Amino acid sequence: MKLYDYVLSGNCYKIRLLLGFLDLDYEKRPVDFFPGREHKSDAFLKINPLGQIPVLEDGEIRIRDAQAILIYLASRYDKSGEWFPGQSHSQIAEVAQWLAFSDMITSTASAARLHDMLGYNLDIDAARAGAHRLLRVLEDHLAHQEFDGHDWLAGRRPTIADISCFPYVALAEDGGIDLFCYPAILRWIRRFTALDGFHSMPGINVSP
Ligand SMILES: N[C@@H](CCC(=O)N[C@@H](CS)C(=O)NCC(=O)O)C(=O)O
Repeated sequence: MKLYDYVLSGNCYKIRLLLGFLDLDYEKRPVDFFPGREHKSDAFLKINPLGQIPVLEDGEIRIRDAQAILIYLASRYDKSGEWFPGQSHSQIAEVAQWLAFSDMITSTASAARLHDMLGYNLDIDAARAGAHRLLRVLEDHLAHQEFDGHDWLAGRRPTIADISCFPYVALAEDGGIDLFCYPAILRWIRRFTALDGFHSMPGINVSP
């Protein structure tokens, strides 16, 4: 398998996380996202006409979009079936709901990070306000889950829902978004970083 990757991309990190949890071998093909903008080059647009990373190639199969790649990897390679549980239609829908939510985190918290770290020209106040609205939803959900004895977004075990939401929530402070008023989220981040097979990326501090 080949992952078109950028080390500072939270979306690429989602894929590196699951490949790590599943202990799968793969080749990283670094994309010069910044400053080179290689993802907008003619050559890369032939790989992904949206001009975005990550992209995964597995033999003849090529997939774009982090959430789609997570579904592909979990349903194809996770023999335990735990990362993308499919026991019930409602559980599948619940995971899908958080996958979609994670893309909203990309367009808010990740956008704020691109502004602060890489100097992107965008409406930083709108990006941060949007991120806080989503974090409040996440906080409330995680607090209710804890109350019901569940540590994770969609049940008792971590799933690709947690993987897809984790990076840009854990990296939010890079975009000037303080997490101190979200205690359930901070506990969830600590649980996530303590998972077997977890590995970090620049900007994510693992507390002992
Ligand atoms: N929905 C896509 C979004 C991917 C995305 O926004 N990737 C960023 C890098 S982290 C990117 O390539 N941005 C360039 C652009 O959107 O033009 C996914 O989840 O993979």
